[in-house]
Amino acid sequence: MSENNTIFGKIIRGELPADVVHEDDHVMAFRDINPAAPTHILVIPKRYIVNTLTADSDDKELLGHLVLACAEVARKEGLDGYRLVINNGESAGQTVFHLHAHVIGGRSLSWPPG
Ligand code: IU
Repeated sequence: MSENNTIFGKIIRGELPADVVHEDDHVMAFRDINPAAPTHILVIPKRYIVNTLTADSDDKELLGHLVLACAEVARKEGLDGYRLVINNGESAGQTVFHLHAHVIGGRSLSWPPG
């Protein structure tokens, strides 16, 4: 995979600060700088993956771990429900091209999303 020059790559490498709420060997979770809800946390894999469209079977375990880490983060935030969003590609609203799952909660959420 090519060099990770995204903002999130810089956060993982410690080159930029972030409000980190959870971290292990494989994932990092930090608060979104522009929260869409009282809880809005981004959970990212440390391995560079652009989005799920570029992921492959080697990423299977990591992606499972990521989803469970999202639930762990939601529990730590005291949420009894939350929305998990991954925007994949520009047309879906992805603006940072390092895979990230949005953990969103703390208010009532409507459906469908925009
Ligand atoms: P998206 O799914 O790629 O649209 O989400 C990118 C998110 O990253 C968005 O919610 C931004 O507010 C957030 N973000 C951030 O938390 N810190 C940053 O330095 C930048 C974006 I740039």
